[in-house]
Amino acid sequence: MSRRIIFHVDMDQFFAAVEEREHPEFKGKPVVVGADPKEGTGRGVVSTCNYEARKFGVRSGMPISRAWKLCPDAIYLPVNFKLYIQTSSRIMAILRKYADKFERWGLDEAFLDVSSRVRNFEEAKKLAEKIKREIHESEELTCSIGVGPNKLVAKVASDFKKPGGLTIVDENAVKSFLAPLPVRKLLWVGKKTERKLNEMGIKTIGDLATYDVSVLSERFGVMGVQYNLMARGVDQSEVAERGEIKSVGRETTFEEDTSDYNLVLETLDKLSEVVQKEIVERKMLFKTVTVKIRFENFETHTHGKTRSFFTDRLRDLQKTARELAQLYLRQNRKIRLVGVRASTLTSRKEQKTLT
Ligand code: TTP
Ligand code: MG
Repeated sequence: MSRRIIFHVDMDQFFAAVEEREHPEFKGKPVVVGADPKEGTGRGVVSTCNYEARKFGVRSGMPISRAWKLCPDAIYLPVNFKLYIQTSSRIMAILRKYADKFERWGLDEAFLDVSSRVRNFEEAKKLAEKIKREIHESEELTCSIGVGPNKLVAKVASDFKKPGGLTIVDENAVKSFLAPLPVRKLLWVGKKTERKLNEMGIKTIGDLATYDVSVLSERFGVMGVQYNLMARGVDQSEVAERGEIKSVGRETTFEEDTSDYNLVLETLDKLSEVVQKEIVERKMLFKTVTVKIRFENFETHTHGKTRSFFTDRLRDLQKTARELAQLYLRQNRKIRLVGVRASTLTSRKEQKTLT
């Protein structure tokens, strides 16, 4: 494989930054996007928060009640998914222009293979700066960019200096760049693996790179060999457009377990609305609807139905979801959570060419 130059772009505090842009009065204040904390009794988790809130220890994935204890004065906002998707699509369109190969990763990250667009890492730096400027000018948002000879190094590099960072790691710098970082910085090394590695005396990526591979593979199987390769900054995976998303779903936990079936059905309608909006936003059609119910004892069920035609109409989704839910409502039990999911997706364009 010839020499490659790869960018990884990661938006800074994405949901929170979009909210700040829409509400300039939030500037400088801690902002938490997720659920309503209800004075510490609310359910749900933090989706993300801005750096002001992070100073108080608030983090993504944390129960909203805990976030409230850490920072009761923050501005708490519900997730406005539609707004973030619209913003994300525009950002992705900007990024796509600059890449030979483009791979979107979630809503706020992407890999760009720019190998044929720049001749060396000097030019890559200029291109990265240009991209950052363009995103800032058109979206008033900042991002961090990592540039490396492969996806793995680019990804670690984008996380190296946040927010607003630009970290360039050329082939010769890979080893010295990775070595001092904690193993956790590697993709696929989660909390559990980190603990196991630490127990073996492996703290940094450098420790991992020089560790006996046969012992690693004894301990972790094929992943052991993979960890060693990653630690040495070896990654040949291509930047490739990933398959379209498989489904779109939303669920919600009630403040209190409920046997108020009108509330359940209305909630289902609302969730269907959000799901349908996202489907329309993504220019897709769906055929299968699945409803999820969790009873008060945490027993969880799903029930689905595939319709005979593709649609993106709200009333198709709501009607099917309501029908499916009847099965559970008949059981006369208190409900803790409901969810709705649309799947068997196709793009509207594809459908047009077919018909
Ligand atoms: P991240 O890129 O992990 O986080 P971030 O962009 O908010 O902050 P950073 O500056 O550190 O990159 O995730 C992107 C978005 O995905 C984030 O804004 C909200 C959403 N998200 C969740 O909804 N739940 C989660 O647990 C995480 C990690 C992210
Ligand atoms: Mg981000």
